[in-house]
Amino acid sequence: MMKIDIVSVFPEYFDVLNLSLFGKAQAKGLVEVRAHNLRDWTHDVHHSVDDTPVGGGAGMVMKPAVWAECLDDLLGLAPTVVDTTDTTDMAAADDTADDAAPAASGAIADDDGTDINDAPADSADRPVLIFPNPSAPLFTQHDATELSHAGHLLFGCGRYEGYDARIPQYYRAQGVDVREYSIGDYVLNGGEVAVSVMLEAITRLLPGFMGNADSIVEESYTGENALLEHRQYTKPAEWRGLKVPDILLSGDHGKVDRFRRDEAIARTNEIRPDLIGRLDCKALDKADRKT
Ligand code: 6GU
Repeated sequence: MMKIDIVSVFPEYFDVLNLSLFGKAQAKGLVEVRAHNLRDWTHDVHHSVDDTPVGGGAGMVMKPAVWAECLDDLLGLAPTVVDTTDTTDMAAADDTADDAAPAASGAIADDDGTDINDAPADSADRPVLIFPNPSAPLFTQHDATELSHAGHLLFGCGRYEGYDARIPQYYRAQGVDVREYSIGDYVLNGGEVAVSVMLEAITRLLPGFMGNADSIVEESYTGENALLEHRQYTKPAEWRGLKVPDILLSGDHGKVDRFRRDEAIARTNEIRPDLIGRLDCKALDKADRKT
């Protein structure tokens, strides 16, 4: 059972999670989702969650104190004061979190280089705290796969102008596995849509979530060989003058596989050359190199 908590000033947004595949997954006991209203952790009459940016500028920034009361509650942590000589430099603060990690009882495994989303290496079912942020590293299928192994995800939806940088910094210093992700190069009004996107990408990978597990294996962006998928056709073989490629009708599985893989490589090269650049050469075979 994956436990999912979402904090937002619009928790009703997540009512849709009771519908469709996600609703079924909840009924089956695969996931348990709870959406919380951040304003429940305010004490003032206006239930205010943001304030003007220090240093000036447009918009509002979410205050650290309200978030901390909420997150301390949901994570079962007591408030503390971070002991650090340098609270201004992000990289330095990250190092502190990695070295000290007092509450670290393990995190889900990660395998690549060093970035702000690198977790401590040891693995256990402690919560992963995730903040959508348009100025963070891109959320990819790799992240979805990794997070699908977590036992508890806690999402904190901020507004688009952002949240006080000390919120993720503080929880990293407490040894919490904190991630910040963008879902693409465009700006949304708040984190709610981004959280829905990440949640869907993560939970559909849970065993038993999808009817057909094969439909996950052969998709774009999965596996070591992240290519865009080949095009798909169904019957009839000719429709309004347009034909299905002959090879697909040949019944020769070897030729069909080769045709589809050639097309996947060609389409990826044309539409997403950045993905070709990131391919693992060892995952290519001799026949691929010719195309
Ligand atoms: Cl994660 N949040 C917001 N507000 N906008 C985004 C985003 C996230 N990713 C892309 N745009």
